[in-house]
Amino acid sequence: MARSKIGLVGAGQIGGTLAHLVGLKELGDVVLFDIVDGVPQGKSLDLAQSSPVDGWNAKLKGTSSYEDLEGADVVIVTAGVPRKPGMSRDDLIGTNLKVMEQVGAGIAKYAPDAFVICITNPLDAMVWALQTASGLPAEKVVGMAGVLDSSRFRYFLADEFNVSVEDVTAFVLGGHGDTMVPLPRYSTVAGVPLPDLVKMGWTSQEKLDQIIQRTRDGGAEIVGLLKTGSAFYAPAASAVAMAESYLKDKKRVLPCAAYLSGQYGVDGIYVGVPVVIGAGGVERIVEIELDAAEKAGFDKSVESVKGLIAACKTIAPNL
Ligand code: TXD
Repeated sequence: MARSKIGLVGAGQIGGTLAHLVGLKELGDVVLFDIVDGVPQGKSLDLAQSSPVDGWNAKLKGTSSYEDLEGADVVIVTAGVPRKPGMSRDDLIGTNLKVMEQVGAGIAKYAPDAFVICITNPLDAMVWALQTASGLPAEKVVGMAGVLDSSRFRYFLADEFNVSVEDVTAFVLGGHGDTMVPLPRYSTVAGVPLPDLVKMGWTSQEKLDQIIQRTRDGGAEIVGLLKTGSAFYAPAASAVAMAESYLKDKKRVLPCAAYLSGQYGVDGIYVGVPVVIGAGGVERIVEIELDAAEKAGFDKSVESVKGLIAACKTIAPNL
């Protein structure tokens, strides 16, 4: 069986890390694309030269030509500009919208059958723009944010409880970051929900609230520390989990920015919800009952995504 082909559009911090992880996990051959000449070629060569040491097999090609994405099975998009300290994700909208239009056209031309994962911020609006610009079916275009947000939540919880990260599950809904809606009653340690753990004295409600806030601010915390860019290891790992579920038809249940057509009372936009990812792309949207507080948080998140999409439509009325 031929190897899968994975196109990475954007060869910056996340793009380079993605290429490394795809190689280490032997998910397929990699085409690393960027408009900055030399960077995708240099990173590809450097990574390829690490493969004999670590013992993995993949072809890596750096390019500035969309043609090289021809026939890609998966395309992961990180192209654009990241945040600097003090900037919100929404400040990136104008620049990154133009990038999504170019990248969408390139994918439509050369990789129309690909499963496309958007990472570029502001995520929920950019994945909408990418799907619109590419014209690919909505179930084949998703945004990565929830896997990262829930992984941050899981890590903080595991640290608080002093248990393995593997045994902590977290359920998050809504937009990326500030408007993220964590659902403690569906987040567990080995199946025991967080509210029960509070009752059992494993932590206090106050500490749990602090962890939730730290999760919401998880991106900003790292931007503040790095000063010259945003998080890239955990975002790359999160997108690779989504790509792997598609390529291996694992049917994992992962929180992703998915196109809603009536689910949760939302129509025509992308918002973070749990979905099943398999060979068909987004095969199912998991719709759960929300209580009043959860619904209020989710609605707020939806309103903020709608605002961003309206801003996109003003900047690019042809989208
Ligand atoms: O959870 C999430 N979704 C995120 C999103 C978590 C962390 C970071 N997130 C966003 O991902 C971040 O706000 C940025 O919008 C993207 C990419 O972050 P990264 O840290 O990889 O940014 P870099 O290092 O600046 O890389 C971006 C690359 C850079 O090499 C540019 O030259 C390239 O994108 N770029 C382009 N490539 C192709 N085509 C076009 N038009 C283009 N414009 C810039």
